[in-house]
Amino acid sequence: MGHYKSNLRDLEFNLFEVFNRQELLGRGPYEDLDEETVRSILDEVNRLATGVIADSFTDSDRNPPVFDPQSGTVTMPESFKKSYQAFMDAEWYRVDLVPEFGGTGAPRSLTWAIAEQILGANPAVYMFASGPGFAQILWQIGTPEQKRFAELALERKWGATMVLTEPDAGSDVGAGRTKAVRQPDGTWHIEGVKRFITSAEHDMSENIFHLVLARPEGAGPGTKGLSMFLVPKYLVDLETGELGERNGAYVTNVEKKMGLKVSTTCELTLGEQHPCVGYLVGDVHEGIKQMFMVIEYARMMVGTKAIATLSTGYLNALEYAKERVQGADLTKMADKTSPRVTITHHPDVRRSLMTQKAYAEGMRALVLLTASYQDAVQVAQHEGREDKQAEKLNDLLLPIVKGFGSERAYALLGAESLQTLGGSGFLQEYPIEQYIRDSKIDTLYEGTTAIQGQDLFFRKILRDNGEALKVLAGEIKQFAASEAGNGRLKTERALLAQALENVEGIINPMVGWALASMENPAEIYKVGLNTTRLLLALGDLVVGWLLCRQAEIALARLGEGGLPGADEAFYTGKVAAAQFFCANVLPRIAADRAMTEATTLDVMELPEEAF
Ligand code: ST9
Ligand code: FAD
Repeated sequence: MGHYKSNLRDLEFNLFEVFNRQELLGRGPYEDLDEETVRSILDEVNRLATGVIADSFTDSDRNPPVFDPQSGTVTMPESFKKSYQAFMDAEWYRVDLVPEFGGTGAPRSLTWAIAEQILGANPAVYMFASGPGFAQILWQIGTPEQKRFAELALERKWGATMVLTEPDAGSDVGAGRTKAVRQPDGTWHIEGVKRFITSAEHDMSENIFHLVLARPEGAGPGTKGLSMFLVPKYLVDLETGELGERNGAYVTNVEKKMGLKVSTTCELTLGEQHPCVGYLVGDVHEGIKQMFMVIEYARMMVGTKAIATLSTGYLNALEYAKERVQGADLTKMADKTSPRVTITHHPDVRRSLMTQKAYAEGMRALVLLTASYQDAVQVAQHEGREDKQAEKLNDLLLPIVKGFGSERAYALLGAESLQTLGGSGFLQEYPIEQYIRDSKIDTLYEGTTAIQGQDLFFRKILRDNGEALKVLAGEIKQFAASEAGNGRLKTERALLAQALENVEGIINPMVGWALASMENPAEIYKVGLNTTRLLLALGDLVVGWLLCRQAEIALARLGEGGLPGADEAFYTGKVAAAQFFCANVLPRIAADRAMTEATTLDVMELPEEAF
């Protein structure tokens, strides 16, 4: 058995029982899909993910890519190449693409369900395979020549990268100094050093194209002064599709990392050896706005990666716990001759397993809820209209998927999943230590957790006048006040209502301080002291609500009776997860609220030497 344990049953439960995606199929943009086809796609991807995709996960960690500084090239591990090739050959990346660009026209909820399985099995495969997705963005916003380039990139399966970060410009992308100099022929020469660029060099495709943020000479400061340039590794004859000269973008270092080692993280030096030609994307200077099309997708991807990893971490821990015999049942602890039991009999192990299960399944629902808003946006586009509300709800949930998802997943993988295996968890014989190393990056790249918290509060709540939040809170309030669960979820609904009130109790003073800062600037520090807290609290609230919605459905199924054993166990577990989460996690938000209300400026006024 490979390392990856998928949860297809739960994916299908979300898609077809919770979010009723079958209602969208067979019409509109999804005319060619029906439920049976979607289920068989998921099944097929599951086979691929648990098989050939997962196969190289361990080997490519132990034998990572080799960088040759002389030639600036990278040799990928053979095992990984096989996994990557299998994914590209199966062409699953097409589910992400629109039909006009060679895609299959699938709902985003399906594409993220597919993504979860690949990201859980071997996340770097999915990341290296994002060339077609990048090409689609270029095709959507590019000039006619760039559209042609994008078509070639798709056809030839070229790799791609997003190039923002520099040594002195990480979170602060607007501090970037890479410059762009206009040439008489209308192209640009790009000069500078970019850092930490994922997939910027490898030997799995004949060409790689970079979407680079650079500052045209004379442009203003900050992110708004940046433009986006298409920088291919090899220049391309757009008529014949032939590769031409080597462009002046070279990888000058590949980082040695804590985890996710097979994903190459590169220093990219532009225009040092010879000119680096760039083409202004779309012939407009809207770099940061264009790049956020990629970033939004990538933030969803990173959150999904983290959550997928927690899920397989939990299922590995569960399998171990069911077999590991250690100690006596607590009720017989005084009897030294009592039979030894599997560790699933111990209350503390059960607490740990249920915490993992509730978060893994609740956060999977969070990803698919977000994806369901993306479906709504897609359906509206197909009908030639806009669904502003769905767009805003997607925007509101993205920092939660990414920031909250990655923080909770990483914390639980270490504190609970590995812990369940005792000392064995520390060994490389089991996959969890690698899961931990590989998932730490999820709280860092694509905007650190601090950035996600600020995005959530300043952009997605304050700037939106709380409109999307009001819709979300309204739905939670309505659920809490309903008869959901037929009496069986009464306690949980009360806990949910209380948690919602407490989250509002965190947000209200933050809004007050933000307004007060117009008079007294230091008040904004009080907001900044609480943005991460809010991100995590709101995430817990949404997960609690989604688990309760799942429990309501599960109770109805159980009430119908006559279920096969596996289904009965599945639905029973759903109810238990919701009850456990509401009782053991949601009440903590009251403490978060109290801490927020008590915020002072003490820590900001402290001299740096006192730290
Ligand atoms: C990285 C990559 O870390 C790691 C993994 C790579 C994996 C590769 C594979 C990825 C797959 C992707 C493939 C694509 C496939 C697609 C397929 C499709 C089917 N939302 O607040 P302001 C914009 S990469 C939207 O003033 P500052 C907006 O235009 C490195 N837009 O910011 C705004 O203007 P306006 C990742 C947003 O103070 C403008 O920015 N690095 C949003 O100037 C300015 O906004 C990071 O993520 C948003 N949420 O700059 C950097 N926010 O307001 C993190 C801003 O007029 N740092 N805009 O609308 C930040 O995010 C900072 O907050 C900052 C601040 C840079 C935005
Ligand atoms: P810094 O910005 O220096 O942050 C350091 C600490 O300060 C963090 O805790 C941060 O939260 C905090 N901080 C910084 N500013 C603020 C603030 N204003 N308010 C509150 N706290 C703040 N970049 C690309 O462009 N393309 C890629 O493909 C890519 N891939 C990557 C792959 C890997 C493996 C890694 C490690 C990085 C990658 N990155 C990539 C870069 C990544 O996006 C940045 O590392 C990230 O945005 C953080 O920037 P930084 O490392 O400079 O940290």
